[in-house]
Amino acid sequence: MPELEGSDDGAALRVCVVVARWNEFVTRKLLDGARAGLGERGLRAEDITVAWVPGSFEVPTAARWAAESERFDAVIAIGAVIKGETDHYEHVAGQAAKGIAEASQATGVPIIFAVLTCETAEQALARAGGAHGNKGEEAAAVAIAMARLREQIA
Ligand code: INI
Repeated sequence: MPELEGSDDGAALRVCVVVARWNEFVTRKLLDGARAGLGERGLRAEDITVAWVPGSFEVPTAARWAAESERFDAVIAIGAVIKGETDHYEHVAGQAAKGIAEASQATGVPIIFAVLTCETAEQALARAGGAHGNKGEEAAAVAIAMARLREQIA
């Protein structure tokens, strides 16, 4: 029975990282983690494009532009929505998640969800290089695995 699974070989893959400027004290750490994770898996710096957007609400739109451009094998979507700071948390977080899933499914390009949705800044920092790892780095591994699996299935 054939079994397929993506590898962790990022050589010659091209990735766009879409990053929200809102809560940059968190998102820049996630971006650093994504860059490091991609580099460790063989991507060259010139094959990693970073696109900044104002907030997490805008991330799905830019991620979709990147996916539709046919310039990238995968997209990593980075944001940090912190509940303590907004009373429209559910809208921003919900639309980011929904929009990223829809853009990935509509284009067929893997768009990896690295938007933190946390109660506090401390919780977000714990997932951006703190006690709970770095979700940007994890997203890099997922992006490569999905891009490689897509090649195999295609
Ligand atoms: N955007 C975030 O990425 N994180 C947040 O915590 C946040 N809060 O707290 O409101 C936030 N809001 C901005 C939003 O993403 C849009 O940029 C804005 O609504 C304009 O569309």
